[in-house]
Amino acid sequence: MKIKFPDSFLWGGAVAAHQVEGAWDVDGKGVSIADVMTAGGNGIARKITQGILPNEYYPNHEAIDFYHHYQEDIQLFKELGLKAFRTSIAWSRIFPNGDEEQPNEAGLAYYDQLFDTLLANGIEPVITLSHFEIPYHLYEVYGGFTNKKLIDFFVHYAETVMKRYKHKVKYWMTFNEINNQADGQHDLHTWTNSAVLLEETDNKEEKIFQAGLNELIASAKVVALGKKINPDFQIGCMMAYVPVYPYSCHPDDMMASVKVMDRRFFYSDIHVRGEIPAYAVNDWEKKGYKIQYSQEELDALKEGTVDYVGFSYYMSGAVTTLPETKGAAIPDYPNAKMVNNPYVQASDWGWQIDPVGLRYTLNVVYERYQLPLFIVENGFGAYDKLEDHQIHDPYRIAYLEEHIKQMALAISEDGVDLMGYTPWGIIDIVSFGSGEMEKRYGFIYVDKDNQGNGSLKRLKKDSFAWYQGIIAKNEVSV
Ligand code: BGP
Repeated sequence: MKIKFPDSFLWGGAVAAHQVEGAWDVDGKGVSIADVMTAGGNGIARKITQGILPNEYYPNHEAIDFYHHYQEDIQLFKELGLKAFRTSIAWSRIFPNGDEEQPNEAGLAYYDQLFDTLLANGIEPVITLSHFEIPYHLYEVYGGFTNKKLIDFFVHYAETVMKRYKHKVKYWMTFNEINNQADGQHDLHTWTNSAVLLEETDNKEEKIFQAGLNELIASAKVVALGKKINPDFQIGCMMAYVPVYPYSCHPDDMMASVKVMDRRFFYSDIHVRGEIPAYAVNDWEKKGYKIQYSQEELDALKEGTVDYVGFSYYMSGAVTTLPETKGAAIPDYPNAKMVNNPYVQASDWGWQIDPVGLRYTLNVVYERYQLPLFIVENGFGAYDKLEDHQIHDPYRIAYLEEHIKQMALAISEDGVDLMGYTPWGIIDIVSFGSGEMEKRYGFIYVDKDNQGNGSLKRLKKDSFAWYQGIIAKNEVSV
């Protein structure tokens, strides 16, 4: 059966400033928390340090130097036939410390040139305001989003760039994978979101929920402000949806799955419905958490609900309460453990490959919110091999093809309103989880290794022509 995508469907690709740009201290840019993270890899968690690490630890100081290569790269994106290109603005390029009144003109000018080049090549910019980064100064002096002052600093930054680019950028989203700090709850060292820096403190969960709520309030204020700047703006949230299935049909496994998903839906429920869910208020009261919020902030949440739900989808998970199974204990339900799903394969990094899970997620989220959905990350990280100046990546084509088929079924069979698809790592970039180059996602290879060696030469992989064909046909056979 052939399924056609809507003519308006936004076929694109996604990256993030700190994983692609480099030029980390160029043209007045301030230090970002992304610039002071240790590299991870081999299961080592990345951490924020108290200062700048020497370059050898740190390939993403220079990333793939998109800052100086973007014209060349956008020609490749145009050749692919992209309709949209998702990236983020590095907050510390615009406000180096984050608490200044006046912006850094050189930072604003860079993004003017980037957006002009995209638009001149028929590509819509899709812009994330904070993609896992805030100016390091806002962490060092204010403590990140645990401090409500960050709300005003973020609103000032967002207002500055939304006004500057109001005739160039139509699609915005506020915080990348805003829920990941909660997911990181079970392994606090893994995730450093723009909300909190996950240090060794005793009241971690209370801090994480306070920071998350402050981010949600900041996001809502920006949505309301953005609609005043340009009523045509489409401003979304951005969630990491990893559906967690009950491992068995034991009723406790089902309840554990609901509780784990509540930890994710907490964020998008507030982004979409504009109020703090009863299950969260109940949870905080039970735990004695003193989460601070005013009536003015509750009103702001109500006024600043999003236009679409953006999300990343890579994998699914499973949870069980059955005593005989082994897994990482989680706090969401008595005796709950995260376990592998025996019915799916996993990538070299253990990410469970589940294309049907994408169709399931599209159905669940669309039924929950009845808003347009936007898949702004989906991709297959792998060890690609350069052989005779070619990269054969059938595994990446297979992964993406199966996920695109499920998207098509969600649209045609299930009636989901899906506005676009920007697969992650349209070009090889630095892995967030490891800070290294070897976990490659791109349709375009970049000659750079974990130690930062290489010519930065760009090379089309086999998947480049494949994706080009998908976009040109705008349909798939399932
Ligand atoms: C998501 C982030 C992206 C990207 C992606 C892949 O959580 O939003 O920034 O990093 O994960 O993860 P990794 O780079 O660790 O393979």
